[in-house]
Amino acid sequence: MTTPNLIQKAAALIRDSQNITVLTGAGVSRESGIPTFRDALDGLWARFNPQELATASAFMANPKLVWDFYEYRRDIMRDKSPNAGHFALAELQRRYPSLVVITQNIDELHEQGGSTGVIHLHGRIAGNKCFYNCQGDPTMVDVSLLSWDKENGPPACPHCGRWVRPDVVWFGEMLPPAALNAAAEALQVSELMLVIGTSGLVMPAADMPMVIKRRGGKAIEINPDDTPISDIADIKLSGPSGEILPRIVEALDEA
Ligand code: BJW
Repeated sequence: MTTPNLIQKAAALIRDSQNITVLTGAGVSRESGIPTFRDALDGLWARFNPQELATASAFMANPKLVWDFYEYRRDIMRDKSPNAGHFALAELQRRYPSLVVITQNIDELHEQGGSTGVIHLHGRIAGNKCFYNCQGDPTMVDVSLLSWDKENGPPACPHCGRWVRPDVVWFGEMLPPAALNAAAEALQVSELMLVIGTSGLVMPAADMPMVIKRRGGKAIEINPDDTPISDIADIKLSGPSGEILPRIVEALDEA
């Protein structure tokens, strides 16, 4: 239960910080109707473990299965809109223009909610690229320009004829260097990190709150559940981000 007192304390930390970084995970989009990465899947997909599908080796072994998994998730995300949590974060950024949002999410709801300069650590589900990046990393492919038999899985790369895949980062793959560098720069100057809606299990994102803590900074976690980050958070706000974040913005107004 998150008391008004804890919300006030979080607002005070925000008010006292010059440079704030926000790290988000799938939980921030849950109130928009997008299941989190580790939520149980529905229907046909219920028997699959997403961790086993989100790898290059799964794609190589069965490109159609993995492509169809991403098509299923694209369908879920297609008509979804930002929720009160995304809007509150955009409002925070308007008040603190140096605030940097680092997201692990592959939807683009932060941008749709009004956040700018969002750093995407794990790519974007809307994009596609050649599996082999045959024309350089990344070789983006606009699949809307291609025609192919969707029953057969992914289309062929128009340059090399090999597989097209979603532009996301799978387990065992390097994160996009530009995103990693931008995140490292933000972490270097940040005094406060809001860690929102992430299980804190996946590296290197999971280590980012620690980077700030090691430099003497503070962390506020917003999550209905406890995670490994709860142990190091200076303030833990238990609850859905779509409720907690607007309360923080209101508390900033009250001061
Ligand atoms: C709410 C809520 C509400 C619910 N409000 N909250 C060091 C040690 C050990 C292993 C490694 C290591 N370094 C690298 C690794 C390997 C690996 C890794 O971390 N493995 C761990 C599982 C152990 N990492 C990598 O491979 C990364 N690459 C890398 O580091 O390259 C160098 C390297 C490679 C190999 C070895 C060593 C170095 C790449 C990671 C890529 C992750 N990609 C995915 C898939 C993206 C595409 C897709 O979506 O399909 O990214 S995996 C998945 O996890 C996805 C997510 O972005 C990511 C994080 O998940 P997230 O967002 O936390 O979601 P959930 O579902 O886990 O949690 C949701 C949370 O929300 C929960 O806590 C809820 O309580 C909460 N919640 N409702 C607020 N309303």
